[in-house]
Amino acid sequence: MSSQTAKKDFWDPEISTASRDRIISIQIKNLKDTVKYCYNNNAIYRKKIDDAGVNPDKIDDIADIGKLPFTTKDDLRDSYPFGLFCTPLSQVVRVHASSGTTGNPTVVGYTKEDIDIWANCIARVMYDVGVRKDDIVQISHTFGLFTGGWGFQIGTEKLGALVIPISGGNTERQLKIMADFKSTVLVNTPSYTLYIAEVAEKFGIDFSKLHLKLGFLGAEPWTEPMRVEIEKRLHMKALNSYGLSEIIGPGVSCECLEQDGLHINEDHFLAEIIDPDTGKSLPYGSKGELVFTTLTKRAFPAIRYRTKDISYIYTDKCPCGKTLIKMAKPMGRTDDMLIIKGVNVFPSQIEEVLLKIKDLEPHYLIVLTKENYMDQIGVWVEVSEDNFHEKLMDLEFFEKSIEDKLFSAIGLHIKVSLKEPKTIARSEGKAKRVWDRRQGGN
Ligand code: DLL
Repeated sequence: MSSQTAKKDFWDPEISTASRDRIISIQIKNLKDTVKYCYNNNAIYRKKIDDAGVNPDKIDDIADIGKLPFTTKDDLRDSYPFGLFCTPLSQVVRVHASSGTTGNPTVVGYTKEDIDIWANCIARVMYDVGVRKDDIVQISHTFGLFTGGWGFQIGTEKLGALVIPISGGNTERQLKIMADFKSTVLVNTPSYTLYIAEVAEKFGIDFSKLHLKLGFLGAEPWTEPMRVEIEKRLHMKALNSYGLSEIIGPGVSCECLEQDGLHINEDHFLAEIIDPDTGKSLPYGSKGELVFTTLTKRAFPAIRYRTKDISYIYTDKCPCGKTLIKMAKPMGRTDDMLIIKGVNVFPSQIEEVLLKIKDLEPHYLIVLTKENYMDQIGVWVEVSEDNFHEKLMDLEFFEKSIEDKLFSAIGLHIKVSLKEPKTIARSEGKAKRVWDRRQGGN
């Protein structure tokens, strides 16, 4: 793996170094196809397009995208599980899912061809920064309904490098495998990467003697100081990888070795920036909400999917030689979604579980902290007055039973601390449900 090679050698050179005109002509053609395809193959999309008064045969220009209706997480939730799929299930070979705002998760599907597109998107971002067949890629994202593990698995296989699908957790084992198998590439969340570094230091493991060169880190927000720390401690270059299940998973965009903006795989995903309040398109360069339209997917194509991620699109050329445009790393969200250990959590999901439990008051506070570089989530909740003394006798048991309910609903361990009635501060205006104490934590 060498940065010199990476600068000259691209996986899909005719796309990665294409002129703007060529990219736009690919996008227009595929946008037209996608809109017609959605209209003809899905009743929900057809109704949305009709309601917006758009004739699917009259999409002639990229600017016409502004006429099309948005798709949101709520649309997926309301059509749970497969209502937005555009192929019969017999053609769908894989599903993934992530959490919805409340209740149902959002389910996404892939045909064989979609899987191949996904693998190619990931192979492209990896190859273009120098990953080659002789690399050994340790994937520490979880494998399951989350897209992180599987996306990188198929992408790395497509590239032809060796994959270690170790999944998340069991940090000592991560380190043993990393050392024994001589992993050269780490695919992970940034927070778990820092935790791995910390455990390594405890065991006296020196990363300069291991073989890691490159990390593809994403699935959650992270900062430049975190990058500096990761690169220093793990002796590797850390690149930001971004994606979301509704669009394809990881592989939507990724940094090059310049580490300044994430190149979007624009032949498959058309990016827009909109004003989150008015929904109006903003010019590239302005900060706003990222919206993506998939241009080639078949099982679940997304038209103008509102990511709720705040970013902007670069307008200048990248010195790496790739001409695919870049997005800034997401700098926040327009909603209250939290990402804890790679799991997307909405406060409303926690509330929904708590409010169904007898003997709890509807007064709670979600508390975010940092431990070992990993975000931790807990919830304080008041026990009702009538049963407080009775519940006090068996506090631990009650807390544990609530934690189990939260785990089965959300898939995340949320530490519950029961509080006496009327001890959680009341708000006079909009309730403050989240107390973020992560700043300043290690
Ligand atoms: O997190 C896909 C992914 C897996 C991306 C592995 C990168 C690596 P979801 O679970 O659907 O998909 O969550 C998507 O996570 O809308 C962002 O808010 C956030 N996110 C993902 N990558 C980044 C990143 C995967 N690099 C949501 N920086 C997105 C900041 C990120 N936020």
